[in-house]
Amino acid sequence: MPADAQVPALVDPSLRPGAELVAAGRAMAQSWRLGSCPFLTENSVASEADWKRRATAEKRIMQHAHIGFRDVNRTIEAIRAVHGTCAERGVTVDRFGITLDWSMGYPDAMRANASRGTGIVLTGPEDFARITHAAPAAAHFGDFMLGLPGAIENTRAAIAAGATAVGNLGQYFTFRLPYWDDDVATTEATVTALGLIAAQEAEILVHSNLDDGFAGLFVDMACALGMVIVEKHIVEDLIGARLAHCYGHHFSDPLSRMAFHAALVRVNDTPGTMIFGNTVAYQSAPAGNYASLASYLTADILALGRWPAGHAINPVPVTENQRIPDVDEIIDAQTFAHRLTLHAPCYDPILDWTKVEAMAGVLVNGGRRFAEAVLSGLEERGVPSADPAALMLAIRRMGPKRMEALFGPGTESGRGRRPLIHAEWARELNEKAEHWVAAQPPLVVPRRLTVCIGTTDVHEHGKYLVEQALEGLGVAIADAGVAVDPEALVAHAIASGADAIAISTYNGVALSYARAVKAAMRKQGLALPVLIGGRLNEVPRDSNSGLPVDVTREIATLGCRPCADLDQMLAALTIDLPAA
Ligand code: B12
Repeated sequence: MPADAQVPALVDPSLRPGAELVAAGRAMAQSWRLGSCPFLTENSVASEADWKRRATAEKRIMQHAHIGFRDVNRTIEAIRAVHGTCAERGVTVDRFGITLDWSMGYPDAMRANASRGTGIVLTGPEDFARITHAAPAAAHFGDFMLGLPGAIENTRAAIAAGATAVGNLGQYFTFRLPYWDDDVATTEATVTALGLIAAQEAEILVHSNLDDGFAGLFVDMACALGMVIVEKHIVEDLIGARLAHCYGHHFSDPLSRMAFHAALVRVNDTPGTMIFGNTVAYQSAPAGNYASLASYLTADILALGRWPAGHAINPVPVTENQRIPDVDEIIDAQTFAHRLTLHAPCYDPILDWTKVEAMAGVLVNGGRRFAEAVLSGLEERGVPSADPAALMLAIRRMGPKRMEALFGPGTESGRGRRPLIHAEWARELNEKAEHWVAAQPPLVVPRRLTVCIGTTDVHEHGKYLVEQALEGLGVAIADAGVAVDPEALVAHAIASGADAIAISTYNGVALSYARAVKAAMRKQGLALPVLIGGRLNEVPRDSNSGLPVDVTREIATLGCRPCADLDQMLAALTIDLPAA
């Protein structure tokens, strides 16, 4: 949604009452009950939560592997290979995060014709069961399940297949599927699915990855902790299910990463799913990324040693910043992590935990104030506070920027609120932009330029950085928004009288999206430079590996200007300008 668009109403009269939706989900549990799978039978546990309590009692650090190739057969082979090879090496992979494709987020009937990203495409409950029966490890369905319009079908299939951790509430607040704007239907499907989970006899964990949610967008880390409290109130108090949190992508500094863990276990006693890898730190070649892997895993292993809360560690393969990882890379990362669980505890005696606990105290205090302000602030704005569906929709529509500005615990300053604990992602990108702008000669142009910018998917840090850099050069930004459809991006460029269009893309749709933008421009008779950056790759239609390939050359052939970085952006932007 463009930044200058009309702010949507927080309350929508067409939304059915939450109690009705939860009851509908509960009724569905009559016919949709937890099925069996090797993880439950071979380990004689009733649920993954039980397995987590057992491992915690044994002081064993559990391991999580994220996995998923477009083809389900290839994915099943990969799960078997990872679990089997690691077991031979004495490494236990406790759970697999199943990365469904974003087309799986639509209601069943729409999936066949939907654009595809890089994840797994499953057809029907049988495929879910084939995944859970691939190895005696817990299958975690945490992407494009809860939070998307296809939530009911997918949750039913996952439960029937024996899965006891289903996500991802965080994605409800931020993910938008191409050409899908019915957030009332998305909310109703999600709350009904949560009712179905709450009614199960077995303990099924509802998973929420905070970084998929607003944690990757708040400037104050205390607000991210506050979201834990708000989400827990909605899922546990108002719906009656158990909510397990995950965090990690954006937590690069060991001190705040460990402090966030300490704060989380003080406000949520439900076993955690996993601590996600610090993926944004992967900015080097594989050998360099091993240093980032070691840095965050050491912090997680030590924090879990001090505050065992059921989270598994998640060693992210060192090719993360290139593309989705392959099998050997996943096995190497798991082997690396297991070895590190033997080394890392040796650092405990020399660590000053008082620093970690002090920051945790600030996060808990600030988080509680934020959560109270959010819930009372929404009530003051007419949102029924006991209705989980209404609360969720209002939070989604308000968005992180308005929430932080209105309810943030930090003191007001001329430029928004002063964060109690500054989120690293924002500080890092601000510094990167300031540093780059300072190194550029002044932009000599006949009149002020306007660049219309938008993203193809939820990834908005690239856009954030490009906006900061362009504004630093005096260029005006026409913000077309996040996860914007090609036609809407072109319409916004026309409406704003832009001189160029800029696209930031990461989900493996770069070529088809660029094609669609050029087609929409032709239809409108618009001829503007199109700059495009991010991850310029896509899975070819006839691919047998299911791995995306680089499409930079094909994008250039379309007449767009691929940019690997800000320097290439400036060159591409000024190429048509008369020499200074
Ligand atoms: C942070 C992140 C996330 C965050 C995003 C938070 C947010 N709100 O922005 C979260 C956790 C939400 C996320 C979600 C997903 N992610 Co993600 N994510 C990343 C990660 C770690 C960093 C990307 C990033 O923002 N970098 C920061 C930017 C500033 O750095 P940069 O990319 O190097 O940018 C430079 C250039 O590219 C350029 N640039 C960038 N954009 C533009 C635009 C223009 C116009 C120009 C000129 C230049 C330019 O300028 C920058 C400076 O040089 C990458 C892996 C990695 N380390 O790169 C995976 C990654 C992009 N994600 C990936 C995937 C698959 C997903 C999910 C689909 C996973 C899932 N199944 O749910 C979802 C997306 C769902 C959706 N609805 O769209 C894959 C993409 C796979 C592929 N294409 O091959 C990656 C590569 C990880 C992987 N290896 O699997 N992700």
